Amino acid sequence: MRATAVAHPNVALVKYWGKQPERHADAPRENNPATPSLSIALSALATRTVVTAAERDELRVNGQPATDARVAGLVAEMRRAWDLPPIAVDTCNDFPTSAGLASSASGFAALVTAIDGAFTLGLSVRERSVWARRGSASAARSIVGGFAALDRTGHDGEWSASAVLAKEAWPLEVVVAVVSDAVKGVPSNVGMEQSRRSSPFYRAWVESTGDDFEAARQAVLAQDFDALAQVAEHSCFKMHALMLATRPALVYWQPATLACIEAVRQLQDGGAKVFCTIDAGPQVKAVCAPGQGATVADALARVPSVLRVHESGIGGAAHCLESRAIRTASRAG
Ligand code: 2P0
Repeated sequence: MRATAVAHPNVALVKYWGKQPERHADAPRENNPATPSLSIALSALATRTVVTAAERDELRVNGQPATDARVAGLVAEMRRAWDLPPIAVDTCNDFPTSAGLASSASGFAALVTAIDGAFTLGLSVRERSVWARRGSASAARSIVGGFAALDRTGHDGEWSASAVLAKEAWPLEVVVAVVSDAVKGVPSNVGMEQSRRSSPFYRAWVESTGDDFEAARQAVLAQDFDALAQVAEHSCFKMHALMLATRPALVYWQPATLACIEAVRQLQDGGAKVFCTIDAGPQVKAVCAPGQGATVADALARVPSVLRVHESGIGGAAHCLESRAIRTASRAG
């Protein structure tokens, strides 16, 4: 039994920062967000994960043996649902890991997709997004790819991801300005819990994000770049205000982050259709109208302290490249 899956990281245009309280301490971890979010996947960056049946559970990340409690926890949860053998997971990112480039999103999306393929679990996209969400909520959006929403849908009220618009419908371009390859100081799951507990802005964040989500969804459906730019920059800066007002303060930016924001402002003043967004790290992502990526990439590459820029299109859904399933895993219990 073996499958190889590929998933792309995604950039949220309406951000997720904060979780619902878990229902019971001994129940499976649901990892439900406190607010809906909306994202675009990045075609230029990818995680590739191979899952094989093995003697015992093993994990390799970028060629090195690793342990990861969240990966182990998700695999254990999947074993409560299916009769899975021990597995070897070999995962590689073609971009910096844990540096604000959403490696956990593409990582958990690729993991769930590879397990589904290796053991022919027959999961739907929605079901895979629910499993990926339990590992890392933003991973639910990488299952879907394109323009994806993560919200509470369906008769069961489950938080899952769904397509808002196919990537082909609106070929936006994204320039990622990398200003640091360092692993970030405070992981997202730790930082967002600190914000929930201590930021005086947390309630306003939760109360207002639903409206931002709906405005962004409508802007994507209408392919209205200016409307999307307004709400996406607002969501980004509101999230960073929430982070800065957390105790202790979560400062993910570096001087070069601000320099990139300023460069995007100058491009906007010159009439370019571009807006910026920043996640839990120092990198700046500039989202551009079709055909504008090269100009924006040139401008950001000239900003002092920018290490390099990646030019990307919108990425597709997580998928299996190949799978060889000898037997179908049966439902556990
Ligand atoms: C997002 N981020 O919406 C936001 C913006 C970072 C800033 O989703 O705890 O790694 O694994 O569910 O998904 C990063 O958080 O957090 C994230 P967990 P995740 O993209």
